[in-house]
Amino acid sequence: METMENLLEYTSVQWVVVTAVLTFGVAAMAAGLVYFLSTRDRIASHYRLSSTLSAVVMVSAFLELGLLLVNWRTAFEFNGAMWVSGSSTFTNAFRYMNWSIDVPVLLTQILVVFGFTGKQFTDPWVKFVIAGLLMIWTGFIGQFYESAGIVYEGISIAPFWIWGIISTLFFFYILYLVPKVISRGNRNLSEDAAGMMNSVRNLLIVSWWLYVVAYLMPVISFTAWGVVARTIIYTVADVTSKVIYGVMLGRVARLRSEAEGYIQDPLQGQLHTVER
Ligand code: RET
Repeated sequence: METMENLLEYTSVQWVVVTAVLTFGVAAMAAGLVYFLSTRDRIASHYRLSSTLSAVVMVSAFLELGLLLVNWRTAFEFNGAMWVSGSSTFTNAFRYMNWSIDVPVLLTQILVVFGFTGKQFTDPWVKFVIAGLLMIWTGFIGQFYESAGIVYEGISIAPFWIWGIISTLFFFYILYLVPKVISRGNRNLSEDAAGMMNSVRNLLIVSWWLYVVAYLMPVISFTAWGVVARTIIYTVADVTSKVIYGVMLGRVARLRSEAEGYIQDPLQGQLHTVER
């Protein structure tokens, strides 16, 4: 069983574009980490866990993407004309292990920003975590079969589709649950904050679908440019679903904190009043 990347050869341009895009992803996670940690105290303490969770997502993605970049750089060798498979294997499977941390955490953040407690928190939380992990792990199995049938005649690609479809069922359940939870939580939010939560919902729906497109890439285009496109799609999905999503949830947390009378630095607030 081989994944698409190892069965193709790359021009220098293709190899460099993938390297550059992966590097951008790593840098975006590092930048996000600094942002989330440095803006944490703008948020009232009971919503602050949201920033911490964003930081957790950044660290895990930074490590995973950093390793993937090293993996890409060492898996291929330049033969004077093309970058060809070398002594180690490149695999996107690492991504799935990163999602096993990030997907539950990203979904938990919604519940934290809404300030849910008790059953209101644990009920959707358990559903999010279980559905999220099953979605990822079934897809994890399926992606090992992405080249079967296409490259090896006589080997069935059926498991790629079957596991992919099972994974999609869990995905649909999440896509049903997220809007439901958000519309319930929005009842306690100001118009501004609720509007932002609706944007968070839309961003989540669009950006999560990109991972499905990346899964399907061997079927869409089993070419070196398909590999380049897959890297770009993954990176756009990562930056939107982790960094931009976190920034937007942070904004909701800040709006809620301010509405509840929270001042970031009380002393500074006083000085400001005195000056006036
Ligand atoms: C797979 C397999 C094919 C079917 C479906 C999938 C969905 C993956 C998703 C991943 C989201 C990942 C996120 C990571 C953030 O860190 C597993 C590709 C439906 C939705 C948000």
